[in-house]
Amino acid sequence: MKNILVIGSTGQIGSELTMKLRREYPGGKTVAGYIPGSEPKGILRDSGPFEEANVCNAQQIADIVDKYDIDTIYNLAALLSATAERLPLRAWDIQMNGLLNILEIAREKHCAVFTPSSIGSFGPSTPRMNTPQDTIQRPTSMYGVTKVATELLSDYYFYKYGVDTRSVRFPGLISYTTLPGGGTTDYAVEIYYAAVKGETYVCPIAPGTYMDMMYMPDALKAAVDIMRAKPQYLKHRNSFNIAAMSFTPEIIYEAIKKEIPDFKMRYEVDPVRQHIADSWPDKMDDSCARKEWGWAPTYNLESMTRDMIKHLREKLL
Ligand code: VAH
Repeated sequence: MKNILVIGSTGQIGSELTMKLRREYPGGKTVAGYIPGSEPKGILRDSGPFEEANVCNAQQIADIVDKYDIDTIYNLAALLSATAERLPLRAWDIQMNGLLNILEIAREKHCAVFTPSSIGSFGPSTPRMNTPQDTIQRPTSMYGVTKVATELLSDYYFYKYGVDTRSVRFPGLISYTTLPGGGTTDYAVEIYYAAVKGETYVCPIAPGTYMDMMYMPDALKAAVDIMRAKPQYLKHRNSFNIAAMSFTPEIIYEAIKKEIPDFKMRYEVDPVRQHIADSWPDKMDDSCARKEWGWAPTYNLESMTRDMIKHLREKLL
């Protein structure tokens, strides 16, 4: 993997993954793909090539693949779960028609493709604790429907055409660099900002709501490592459960209070995001990812909290 196109390079994952890929593959080109209105800025813009790359414009993507001799596409274009409930048809267009464009280009031009899935690909009938790698997936959100379809379509292109498609089911991702937008797990990022700014956090997710979560450095490590895995060891492809920690709002609140004792939080539950969160599992079993390509997280809640607060104090204060 040396010439890479990151579609959605200015989003929560893409903004950090693009920089990581540029560090990991200095001899190649990592192209930052963006859509109008979310152009790369600063170090993301200055550290490598960037191109307008709308996943729904197949010719535009194909031209970039030809121009830079792309061998790997990271397809991060998506509306997150709460936004996708507000704009279901737009979410389907981006996540499914867009994906079909990417897979067809990859088939014709022999590119590998990474398209993330999510805990959102599970639903109320999925086993909640130690969710198996292979299990029932009947999501009740449009986001979840597109994620299950993404997994199935990506596997289809692997089995039918030999396209090298790979994927992980991301938990909620937490980072201090780029705020997420429109996700059900966004609260786990917002809470750190409120704590560092000395504000009372108004939590949209009810107490007792467990969700899998992960610190962004571990998510980036997974996105790079899975594409480096030896294909002969992969029994699965789209998509691997990966896990790091599972917590409720009160658990993360207590972890932050250990570092910021006077931090306050109260609840104003958002029914849309609560309904989605209630349909997701509490904790995934990631033994297949560990066995097939050596996945292992580095951060737990305590070490993530210390690191988040340290960096947000530098960023905000
Ligand atoms: C969301 N952050 O909340 C995303 C993610 C597992 C959650 O898919 O929609």
